[in-house]
Amino acid sequence: SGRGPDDEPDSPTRRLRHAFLHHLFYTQGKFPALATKTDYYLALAHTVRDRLLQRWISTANEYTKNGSRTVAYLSAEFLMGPHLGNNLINLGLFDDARKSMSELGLNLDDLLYEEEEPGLGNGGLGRLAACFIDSLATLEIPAVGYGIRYEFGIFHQTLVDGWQVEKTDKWLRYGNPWELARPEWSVTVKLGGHTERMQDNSGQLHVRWVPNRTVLGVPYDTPILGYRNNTANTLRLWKAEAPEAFDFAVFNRGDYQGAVNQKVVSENLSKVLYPNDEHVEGKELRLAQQYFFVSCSLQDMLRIMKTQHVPLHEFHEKFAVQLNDTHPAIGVAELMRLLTDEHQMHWNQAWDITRKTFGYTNHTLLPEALERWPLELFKRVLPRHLEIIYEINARFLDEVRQRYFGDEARVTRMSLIEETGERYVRMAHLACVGSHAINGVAELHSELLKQDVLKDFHEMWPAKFGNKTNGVTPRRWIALANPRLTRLISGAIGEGWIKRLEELRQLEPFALDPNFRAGWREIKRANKRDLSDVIRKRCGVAVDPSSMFDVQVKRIHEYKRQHLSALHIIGLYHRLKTNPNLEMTPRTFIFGGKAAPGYWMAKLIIRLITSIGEVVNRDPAVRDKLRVVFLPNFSVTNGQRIYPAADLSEQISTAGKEASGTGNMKFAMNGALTIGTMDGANIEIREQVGAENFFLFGLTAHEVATVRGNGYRPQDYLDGNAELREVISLIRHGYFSRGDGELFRPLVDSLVNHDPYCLFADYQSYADAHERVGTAYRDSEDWTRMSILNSARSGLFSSDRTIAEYCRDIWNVQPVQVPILS
Ligand code: DL6
Repeated sequence: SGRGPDDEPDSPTRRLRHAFLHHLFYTQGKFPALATKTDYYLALAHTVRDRLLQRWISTANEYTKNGSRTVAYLSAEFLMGPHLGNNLINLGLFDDARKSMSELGLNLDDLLYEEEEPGLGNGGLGRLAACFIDSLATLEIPAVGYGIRYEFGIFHQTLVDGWQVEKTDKWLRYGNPWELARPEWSVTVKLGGHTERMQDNSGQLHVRWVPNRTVLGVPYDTPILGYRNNTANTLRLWKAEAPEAFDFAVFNRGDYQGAVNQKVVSENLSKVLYPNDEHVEGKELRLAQQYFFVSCSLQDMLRIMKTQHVPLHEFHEKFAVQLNDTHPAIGVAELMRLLTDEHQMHWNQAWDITRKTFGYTNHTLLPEALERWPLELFKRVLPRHLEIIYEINARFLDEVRQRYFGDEARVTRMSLIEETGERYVRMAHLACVGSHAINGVAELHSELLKQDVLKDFHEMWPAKFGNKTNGVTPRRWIALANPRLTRLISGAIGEGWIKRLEELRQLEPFALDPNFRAGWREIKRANKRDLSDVIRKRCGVAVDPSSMFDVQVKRIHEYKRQHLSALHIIGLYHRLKTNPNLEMTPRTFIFGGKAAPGYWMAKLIIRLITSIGEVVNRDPAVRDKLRVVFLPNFSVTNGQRIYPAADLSEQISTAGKEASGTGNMKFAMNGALTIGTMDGANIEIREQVGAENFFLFGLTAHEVATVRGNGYRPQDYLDGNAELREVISLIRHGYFSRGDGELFRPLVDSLVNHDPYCLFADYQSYADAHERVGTAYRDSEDWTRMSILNSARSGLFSSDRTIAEYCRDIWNVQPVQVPILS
C-alpha cells in the first residue's frame, strides 16, 4: 500500500508519537511493558504542554513589549475541568492525537479519562470563571486569572445506602503536568497583629502594620490557550507556604512538632476549598484565604508594573480588576493599603485609582449567600484593613448624608458596617463603594439587584449598574463534549461557529430537512447509549436509551427544587400504579449534584431521590415507563457526558432565586429542550429559542413575591390538589423508606408548614408542563425540529459574547495579536 501523508517523517501524527514515546521514557521513566494508564496520560499531557510553551512565551513577550492593558480576573474558584482534551481541541490536534495513540494501540478517550480534574470550585461561579478565561484567550485579550491553588478541591461525592458521603479530592496525587511553579515571584502576606502610628520629620503620619505572622504566596501558573490562535494567557494560582518551613531553634529545644508547626499553619491557607456554594459561614480561615490570594495578586500586579516601568499612578490604566463576587472584595481595602501605607500615596489619589480599577459582579440573590464578617473576627485577621474600611465608610457616609439629607435610615442601610445586633463588615457594600461598575449575570437578576438587594446603591449611582448575561464556552461544552454533533454541525455550516457561536443560526433551515433530523436524532441516541453505559457501571441500573432522558444536574439546593421533580416523579408513579394501562412517554430521570456537607436538607433531598429510585426501578409494574437514577459525583468531566445525552433540561428554580444558571445554556446548545420557570437566564433562553420551543411553568418572580407577601399557606395548595396529597402521604407513610415514617419527616414538615420555595404553589403547573413535554416527545420528528432550533438559537450564550461585553463596557481593553516566535 502507498505511504499516506501520516507516515511522512514530519507528519503531525508521527511527531506526536515520537514526542509521546520520548516523554514516556524521559519524563515518566517507563517503557510500555511497565507503563500504567496514568503514565500514558502524563506522557501525552507533557507532549501537548510542549506545544503550548512556545505560544505561552510568545504571548508573555508580546504583552510585555506592548505594555498592554490587562484584565485581572480575581476569583476564589476556577472550576477548570480536565485540560488535555480542551488543549488538543484548541491546538487543532485532537484527531492527530487520536490517530497517533491508536497507532500505539492506545485509546485517546481512555487517556483523557485518566486526568484528575482540578475541582477548584463549587459550581456555577467557579465554572463561569473557567469559561471566561477560555474566552479571554480566544478573543486575544491580555488577561490573568488569579485564584487559590487548593491542595484539596471540591470533595468527591459517593453514595452509601443512598446518602451522600464525601471523600477528599486528592487531585495532585500524581502531579500536575499543566502547571509551572514560579517561586521567584513569591510574595509575603501579613496576617493578624496590630497597627502603630508614627510621624516623620515633616510631620506626616505613617501607619505601620505589625502582623503576628507572615505567609509566603508561591504562584503556580497554568497556560490557558485560545482557540486556534497563538494566545496563551495565564491562570496564576497561589499556594501558601511558611517563610521558614523548619524552625531549628525550636527543634534544638527538642520540640519537633513545634519546629514544623509554622509550616502546617501556613499551608492551611491553601489546603482546602470551602465546599459551600450559596451559604457563608464566618470562618476565620476563609477570610484569611480570601485575603491571602487577593494580596498576593495585587502585589503581583505591582511587581509587573515595576518591571514594565509603569508609574504607580497608572495602576488603573494598566489593570482592570474584576471581583468575581465578594470573595475578593477585600481587594478594595488592600489596594488602598498598598498605595497609601506602602507607597505613601495620598488617600484621595489612591481612592480615585482604586475605584477606577475595580469592577464587581454579583452572583446571588440569596441573603444567606451575602458575605459579612463579624467585626471582632475581621479585626483579629486584618486589623489595618478594618481601619481603612472605617475611613472609606466615614467618607462614603458623608456623601450619603449630603445627598440624602436627614435620611439616617438610609445611612444605616448603606453603611459598610452592619450595626444592628452583632456588628459585621458587609463585603457587598465594600465592593459596591470601591468599584466603578457593578453587574448581575442575567437580565432578571440585574433588575432584581437594582430593585432589591442593592437598591440604595442603584439609587445613588444608577450609571454604575449594568447587566452581563452569562455564557459558556462552546469549545468545551460542544466541540469537546459532543464530537458527534460537532461533526454534523460543521459538515452543514462549516467550523466558524466554534469561534462565532451566533453562526449556529445557519442551522435553522436544516431543522426542516428530514435527513438532517435523522442524523441529529441518531447522534442524540448514540450519546444516550454512551451515558447509559456510564449509568450501568456507576449506578448498576439499566436504562433504555429510547426513553426520554430528563436531566437535572446542578448543586443540590432547596431553591433549585430538585425535590419538586422528586414530588412529580412520585406523582407519575402513583398514576401508573393506580392505572397500569396509562399511556405515558417512558422517561429516565437523571439527577446529579453535590450537597454542601453541612446542608442537611440538601442531603435529605439526595436520599429522597435515591430512595425513589430504589422503589421505582425495582417495580415491574412501572419499570418500562419510569427509571430514576442519581449519578454520583457530578463534575465537569461527568457534565461533558451528560449534557450531550439529555432530551429535557430541568431548570425549575423558584422564580427570582437563580441568578442566571449556566447549565441551562449547555443543555440548550446540545439540543435539549428546557422545562423551566421564568428565572435567571431561562428567560433569555426562552426569548431566543422561541416560546413554542420551551416548556414554561410556574409563578413569575413578581407573583412569588405577591403570593408570599399575602401570607403563603402551602396547606391550601395541598388541600386543593389530590395528587399532591397522595404524593405527600406516600412519603409520610414511609413508602420510599421501608415503612420508616421518620426519615423524610423534616422535608415533609418543611414543605407542608413553610414551603419557603413555593413547590406546592408550582406543583400543578409543573405537572401540566410535563404533560405537554410527554406529548411533544412522542412526535419525534417535531421534537427533533425543536431540538435543532434550540441549538441553532443558542448563539447568544457563548461566553465569547459575554466577555466581549465586559471588554467593551467595563474593562475597556483591546485584543493583542500574538505572533509565533521561532
Ligand atoms: O454566575 C454564575 C453562577 C450563576 O449562573 C448561578 O445562577 C448562581 O447560583 C451562581 N452563584 C454562586 C454563588 N456563589 N456565590 N456567591 O455560585 O453563579
